[in-house]
Amino acid sequence: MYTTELDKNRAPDPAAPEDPALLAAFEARVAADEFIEPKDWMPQAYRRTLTRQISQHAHSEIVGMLPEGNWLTRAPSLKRKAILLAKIQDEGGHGLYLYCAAETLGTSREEMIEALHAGRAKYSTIFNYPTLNWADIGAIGWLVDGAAIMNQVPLQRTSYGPYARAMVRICKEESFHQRQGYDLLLAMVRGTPEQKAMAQDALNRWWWPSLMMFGPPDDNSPNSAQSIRWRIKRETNDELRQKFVDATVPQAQLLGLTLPDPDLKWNEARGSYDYGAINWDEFYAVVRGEGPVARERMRARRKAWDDGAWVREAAAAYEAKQAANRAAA
Ligand code: BYC
Repeated sequence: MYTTELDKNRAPDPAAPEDPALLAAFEARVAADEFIEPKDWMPQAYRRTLTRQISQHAHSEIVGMLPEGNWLTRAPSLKRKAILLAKIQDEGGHGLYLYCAAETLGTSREEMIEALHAGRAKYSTIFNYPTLNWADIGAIGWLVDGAAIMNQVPLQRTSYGPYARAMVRICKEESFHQRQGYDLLLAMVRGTPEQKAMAQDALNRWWWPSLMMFGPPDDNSPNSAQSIRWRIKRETNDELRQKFVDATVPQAQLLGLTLPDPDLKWNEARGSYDYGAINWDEFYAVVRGEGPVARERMRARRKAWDDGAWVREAAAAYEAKQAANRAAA
């Protein structure tokens, strides 16, 4: 039913030992910055970690539509509504490219979605926070999409071809998302004192969760070392987090807003901003599914899946009919 070829027989037995010659050839190709393609030989652990990361990424895009979707009917003007609608549709598209990329590794989209709905698969912690006022839509675009771009630009050169190619288009669209968020906040800080206060309130609530999007600190990131070695990740969680802080501080200054971190200060020696301690207990609690609106998000996803059953059934019936016609011809 889906567009991507899925050949379950291609995936070798996960328990089988890797052939050292094949492994050495694979490592050499990765070290030479060649793309690995779906039909190429790859170690089981590479296939597993990529399926994990790409499917989590896809789930994040799809769940990420929910906090913004809440505001579609309350957008303050036709222009803002059209922009928000376009952004949410882009995110649906990103989810679909990414599910397709993950399917090329031998796991079906249905299996990935089932894992999400059963609570076995992760998605970004950021989407377990509520959108309380209109300025939150600006803060999501500016900070959440801004963090996503920082993380995803290096993924355009990730070693797995289908993931890298999906990221090229996704990054272009994320840039528009980030710009629209910043533009929205710029309009609000130039508005009434109440509007500026709403923007500050949104920044206060979204800043720390945005820093958590980059994942645990490097010394507590179990997947990083291998993913960097296999050039799946090109930069570490802390390196990307630092780049994001450095890029965002001047943008906040231009908005006339204050980042909610009393320890934030320029470090001349490092040529970077120092920032305060991140609440990792909160991060891990949200990863465990204890985020403020985690249950609501999963309820909404399961309902969308159940409500869409008739579309899947109709598409499958149509496909079966076409196949029967082809066989009869
Ligand atoms: N949230 O060893 P680590 C978007 C998990 S959506 C939840 O550092 P890794 C957008 C991690 O999975 C953009 N879980 O892992 C959409 C691992 O657990 P498992 C989403 C997290 O993979 C709509 C464990 O913690 N972007 O842009 O090396 C509207 C240890 O972590 C998080 C992506 O998905 C988290 N924040 O590095 C607006 C980017 N962080 O899997 C915007 C692609 C960590 O071992 N993903 N964990 O059970 C990545 O780049 C990497 O997977 C991460 C984590 C940097 C996120």
